[in-house]
Amino acid sequence: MHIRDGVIERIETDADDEEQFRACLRGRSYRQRLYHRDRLIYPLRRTGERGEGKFERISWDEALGAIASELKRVKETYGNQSIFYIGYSGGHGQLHGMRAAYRLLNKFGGCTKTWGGASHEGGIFASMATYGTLSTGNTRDDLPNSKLIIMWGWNPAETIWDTNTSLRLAEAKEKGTRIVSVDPRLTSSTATFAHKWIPIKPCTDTAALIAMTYVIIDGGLYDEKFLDRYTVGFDRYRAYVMGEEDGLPKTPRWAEEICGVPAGTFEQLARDYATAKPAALIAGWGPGRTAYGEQYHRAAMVLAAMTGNIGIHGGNAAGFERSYGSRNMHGFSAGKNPLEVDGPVRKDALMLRGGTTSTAVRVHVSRIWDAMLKGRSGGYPADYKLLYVTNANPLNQFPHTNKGVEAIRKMEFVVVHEQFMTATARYADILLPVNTIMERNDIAQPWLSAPYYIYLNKVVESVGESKTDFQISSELAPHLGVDDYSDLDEEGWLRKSVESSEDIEDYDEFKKAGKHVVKLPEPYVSFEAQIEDPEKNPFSTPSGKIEIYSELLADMENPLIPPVPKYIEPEEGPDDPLRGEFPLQLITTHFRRRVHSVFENVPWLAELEPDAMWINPVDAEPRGIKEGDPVKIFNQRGTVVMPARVTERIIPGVVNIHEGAWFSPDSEGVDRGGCANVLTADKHSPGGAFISNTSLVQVEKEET
Ligand SMILES: Nc1nc2c(c(=O)[nH]1)N[C@H]1C(S)=C(S)[C@@H](COP(=O)(O)OP(=O)(O)OC[C@H]3O[C@@H](n4cnc5c(=O)[nH]c(N)nc54)[C@H](O)[C@@H]3O)O[C@H]1N2
Ligand SMILES: Nc1nc2c(c(=O)[nH]1)N[C@H]1C(S)=C(S)[C@@H](COP(=O)(O)OP(=O)(O)OC[C@H]3O[C@@H](n4cnc5c(=O)[nH]c(N)nc54)[C@H](O)[C@@H]3O)O[C@H]1N2
Ligand SMILES: [Mo]
Repeated sequence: MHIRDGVIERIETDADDEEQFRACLRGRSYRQRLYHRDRLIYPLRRTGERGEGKFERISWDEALGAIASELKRVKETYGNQSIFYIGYSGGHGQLHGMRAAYRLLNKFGGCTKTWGGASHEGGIFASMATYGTLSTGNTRDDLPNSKLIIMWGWNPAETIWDTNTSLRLAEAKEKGTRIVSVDPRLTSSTATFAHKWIPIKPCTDTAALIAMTYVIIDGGLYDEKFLDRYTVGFDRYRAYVMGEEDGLPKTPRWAEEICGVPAGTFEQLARDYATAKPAALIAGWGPGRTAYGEQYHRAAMVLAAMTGNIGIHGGNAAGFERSYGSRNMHGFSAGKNPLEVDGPVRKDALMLRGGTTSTAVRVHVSRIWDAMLKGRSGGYPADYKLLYVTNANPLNQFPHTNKGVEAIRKMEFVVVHEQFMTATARYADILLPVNTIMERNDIAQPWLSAPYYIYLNKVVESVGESKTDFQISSELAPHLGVDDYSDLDEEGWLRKSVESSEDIEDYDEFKKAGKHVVKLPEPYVSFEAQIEDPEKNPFSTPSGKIEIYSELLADMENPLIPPVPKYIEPEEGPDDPLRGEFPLQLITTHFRRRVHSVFENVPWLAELEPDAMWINPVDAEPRGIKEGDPVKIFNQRGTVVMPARVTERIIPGVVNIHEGAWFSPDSEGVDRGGCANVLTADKHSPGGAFISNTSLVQVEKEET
């Protein structure tokens, strides 16, 4: 940060001699977000109708007083369960983030929360069922050790993952690693790194992976010793794959019909994967965000096991991808929600059951609007009256936005802590201004716990009257009669985090350096111990082995959660009769110039790439759609109008909208902002996956 008179003038990126952590586009343009003229700078109270966007300035005292009195009223009248708290991904630091307000509400007697991670719940479910853990990944510096990397629905050049994933892919490619990408879109990652692009229809990946399994079994290419020693249930799976169970062999020809990929392509890929040891199948999260997302993840993990690519350098367990995870920091916590009598949802077997039985105070993240509209009469555990949102933009980011508008209007009271007037913030009764990462101290760990830490030094004073969520909650606590919210201040909590870490010795040195890199003697590989000595180090599954067949899943007796991975035809998938009306499959991917809805209003980033719906010329031409034309994208849930990008970089029959564009309905209720969730279904997979890549739409040229 180049600062003059307390103002950031310019942002440069890391230029250390050591390995550099180069800032992404969003980091480099943060100045334009921080000083944006639309920043919320003082507390606001609604004056018009909800959603109309009319507010008046009030003092912090008035704002906190109003919130406290409503929280107390709702608690006394309806009980704590009626307070619905949504905290999400805005801010992932050790201290500043969604835990601050959650901690306060827990100390106030508890609240309802969401379950089901939007990112990766299907993969979490599958990883727990198969390996009994989420720590299944290798550090990225292991990628160059692979002979073959399959990027399956993975676009790290744009979604970054950890800072140097692209560098590692480049190193692998230079070293001669073959890279194949399986994705409905030709992404920047594919264009840059892959030798081959295999376009596939969304929601059909499980069939593809099962057909590859068929080829490997049929050709006797599997690692029999590995299967015998480390896994259970291969025979049961083989019976399904070869068709002994249901009379339908899952051949590449079978998959060709479903996936839109020539049978020979799967045959080749399967042979290559089985023989190119070590090979890394990276099962990205996008394909998991589909109707039966957990089946895709299970099928990928089993394939990794069949080829013995687990626990070795250059391999990959195709699981959740957390690496080096055991040394996470522990500092500030939300504490226990007193209403959560069954314990947290996400614990071992209990978590596995999350897909069918969530605890009394959790609503799946895809069902929140339905729950708020129907409450007990719809079979939900409570009637919801007060919505408290921090670090999130649920109206924009959770499915079925139009239903969300209805639901949020029905609430008795809505509080939002925000930096900007987001879609959700517009519906607040009290809106509190929050500062940004540049205006406070915090510690961040990279995604999926790669081996480094970043100290986020405060560089400028808070804009206007904005505060951290932690400050707000600390100040709100006495109004609620909570006198034990926190005995530490910001610095105290951050020191405590560092003390809890096995990696960092000296807090002050870390703060001064701004980063701490853990020097590992060699790339970290998950399950090395289990593979070296399985008797001493069993897998943390019930059988102690990799579970190709899972008793835990069998016990659920749900045909939609089979004990071995299976392809199940999805609603709104490629064979749904609804295709008559809505013939195109919609995927909603993450965009390089935003983090979800964040950064949408940054001018530099807007110049980078216009927001547009991707459509193949095969689908565009008969509709008379040309590059840049405004198009209407619609289904039974809503209508979006945005420009078209006509490109062969997307498979025919599929359109893509980048998630996160700002919901901006016109007077007819048509969204002119390009918000993907106007179109997505508010359902989840049986295992709990967010299914934002499974919906059908129609597209027409918008008549102007
Ligand atoms: N720039 C940027 N980076 C981000 C984020 C962001 O918003 N912007 N968000 C962060 C967060 S919170 C998350 S959870 C991650 C998400 O990271 P990912 O889940 O990896 O990101 P996506 O873009 O949703 O999906 C990855 C790829 O999967 C493909 N895909 C979608 N559906 C299917 C399918 O059915 N089959 C196959 N084979 N491929 C499919 C997409 O075309 C895309 O190229 O990204 C993180 N990184
Ligand atoms: N259709 C579709 N929908 C998706 C996805 C998809 O792939 N397709 N991806 C899903 C995924 S993986 C995720 S993780 C979710 C993300 O869902 P959200 O977390 O709801 O999305 P964001 O847009 O990141 O919203 C975070 C908000 O927090 C605010 N914020 C930032 N810092 C702070 C802070 O310190 N305090 C407070 N109070 N607020 C702050 C930002 O201004 C922003 O408005 O979206 C999901 N939605
Ligand atoms: Mo996410």
